[in-house]
Amino acid sequence: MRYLRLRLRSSILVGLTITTFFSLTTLCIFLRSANELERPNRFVRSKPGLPEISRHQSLRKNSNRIDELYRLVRENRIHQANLDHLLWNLKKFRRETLQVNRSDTNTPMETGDSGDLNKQPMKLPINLTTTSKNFNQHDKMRLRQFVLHVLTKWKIEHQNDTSISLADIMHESLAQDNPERLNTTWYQQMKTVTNSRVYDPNSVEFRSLLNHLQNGSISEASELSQGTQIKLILQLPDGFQALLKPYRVPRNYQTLPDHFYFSDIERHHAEIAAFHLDKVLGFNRVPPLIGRLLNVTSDIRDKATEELASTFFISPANNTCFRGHCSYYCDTSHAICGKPGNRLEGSVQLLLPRPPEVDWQKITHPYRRSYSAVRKAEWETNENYCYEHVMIDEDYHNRLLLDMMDLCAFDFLTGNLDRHHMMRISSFGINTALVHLDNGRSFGRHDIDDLSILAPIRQCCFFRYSTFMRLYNLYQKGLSKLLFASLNDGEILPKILIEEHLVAVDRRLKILFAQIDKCFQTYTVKEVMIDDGIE
Ligand SMILES: *[C@@H]1O[C@H](CO)[C@@H](O)[C@H](O)[C@H]1NC(C)=O
Ligand SMILES: *[C@@H]1O[C@H](CO)[C@@H](O)[C@H](O)[C@H]1NC(C)=O
Ligand SMILES: *[C@@H]1O[C@H](CO)[C@@H](O)[C@H](O)[C@H]1NC(C)=O
Ligand SMILES: *[C@@H]1O[C@H](CO)[C@@H](O)[C@H](O)[C@H]1NC(C)=O
Ligand SMILES: *[C@@H]1O[C@H](CO)[C@@H](O)[C@H](O)[C@H]1NC(C)=O
Ligand SMILES: *[C@@H]1O[C@H](CO)[C@@H](O)[C@H](O)[C@H]1NC(C)=O
Ligand SMILES: CC(=O)N[C@H]1CO[C@H](CO)[C@@H](O)[C@@H]1O
Repeated sequence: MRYLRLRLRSSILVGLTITTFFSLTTLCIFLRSANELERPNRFVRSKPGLPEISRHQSLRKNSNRIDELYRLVRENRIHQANLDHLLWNLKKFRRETLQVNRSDTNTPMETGDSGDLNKQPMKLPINLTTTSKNFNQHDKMRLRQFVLHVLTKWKIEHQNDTSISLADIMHESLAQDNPERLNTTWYQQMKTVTNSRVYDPNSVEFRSLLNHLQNGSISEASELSQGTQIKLILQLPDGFQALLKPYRVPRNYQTLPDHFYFSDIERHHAEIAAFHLDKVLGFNRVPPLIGRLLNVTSDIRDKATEELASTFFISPANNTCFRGHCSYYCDTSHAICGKPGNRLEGSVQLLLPRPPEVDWQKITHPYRRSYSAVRKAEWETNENYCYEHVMIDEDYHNRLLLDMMDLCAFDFLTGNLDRHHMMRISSFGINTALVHLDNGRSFGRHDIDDLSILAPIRQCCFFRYSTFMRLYNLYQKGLSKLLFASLNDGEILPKILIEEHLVAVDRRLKILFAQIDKCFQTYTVKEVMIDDGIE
């Protein structure tokens, strides 16, 4: 008996010791990782005396290069650029390079030159068409310094910006015209759509929205007129609107080798996968989206507008089908059909308010493809394209430049070649993130990593500090593992991404790091990695 008690006591003691040990270890690991990702005060000066890395710094043997990159980025983070130095450079740059070739002498530049730099947003008084060909290596380096300077300045100017939500934007007009809408769950949701992200993944509103999108009864289905392929607008309870992209091709569909990106069919599972990847990457810039099972007859045909209803028919296999109206794949041979019978799956995405309630800015992507079978876009043949068309363009002298690099990284991971425009909510002003809309043509090939998608990062060699830090963290934890886990959390549609695509995502992340590494070799870490204060 006594022996038994003793044994019991000692095993409890051993158990306690082990538990304590593990908790301590976990705590230590947690503290360490928290510390690594912690963002110290924004404008603490970087440690003095840290040497800028040399262009071709030799690698330490046997160390993982990606870990090395992480170390370099951390050590070379610029907390506060030396503005005096940059200002001097900038003035010289203007005098020697830009003014000589200025054709329009009446730009705001003339007045801005008299030391008024801190008030006016800086403008480059340059005629893009006439001077673009004259950039030499020296000018390029100075233009890079200039961009670094403007973004540092932008960070200082916007460091105190408070977050604005769509609810803030719409409150006044709603209070006047539809006061009852202020009491809806839709309005609560709009409070989580801010200038930096279109949803809050940790909010109750997000969970409830997904339930709405997946289970909410549909009161009307109409066609979205814009776009080349069929999409439906669904009216859901509480004034929610959603965009439905129906099932078209199975999960293992690979973009046909002879099809151009612009005739590639849109895939609902690609939309779902892209949403999850964007969420895992911590961007939260794809409007919430979820897979849904629909009854073609009761959910769509019975609720369809007259125009849409007129395209319904019963197929020889007795499935209910519809064609819709659009410029691609809207004929009887590409109809959307229940399979079997009435069962249809699709992706359902929150439709954010559009004009006149909320204004959007549609920006033609400077790295847009030619959308032609015979022509090439200029960026495909001109490696100076970023200097000549992007860095010199004052539209990019704000967060947009790095938002575009974020989007580029995202598109490379998903293999999306179809990014012809960038969209952002301009009602928020200039400090507004891109909204990562329209990912139906991503995840088209898992066997190809299309390096041309990386052209913006390759040619501009700029990257956002906070994005790099998140990517490194995900790399360590296993990006595909996290993506897989996310896809299995709340999705009712099975196996959205086949194994090959998950493997491809991890592979592409390494290629992205290699590209950033190349930029570090060409320039310096401090000239590539920018902390613009955006998380
Ligand atoms: C730039 O120069 C070209 C050719 O000289 C001219 O046609 C164009 O109007 C100029 N653009 C501006 C904005 O001055
Ligand atoms: C931001 O806030 C800090 C501290 O309150 C202040 O010193 C600084 O001038 C503000 N910056 C701007 C651009 O308003
Ligand atoms: C919103 O709800 C609150 C309490 O539920 C009510 O007092 C208020 O009148 C409602 N406002 C509108 C505009 O319906
Ligand atoms: C939709 O309804 C089903 C059944 O009630 C539930 O299990 C599921 O969680 C709901 N979807 C979401 C996203 O909440
Ligand atoms: C789909 O809707 C039709 C018409 O309301 C109904 O007859 C059918 O049973 C439904 N199918 C399923 C699987 O619920
Ligand atoms: C479709 O339904 C009709 C009438 O209900 C039936 O005669 C026909 O055999 C069905 N066709 C198939 C392929 O099941
Ligand atoms: C400083 C500079 O790049 N100046 C250029 C302006 O444009 C002329 C031709 O248009 C070039 O010859 C100059 O070198």
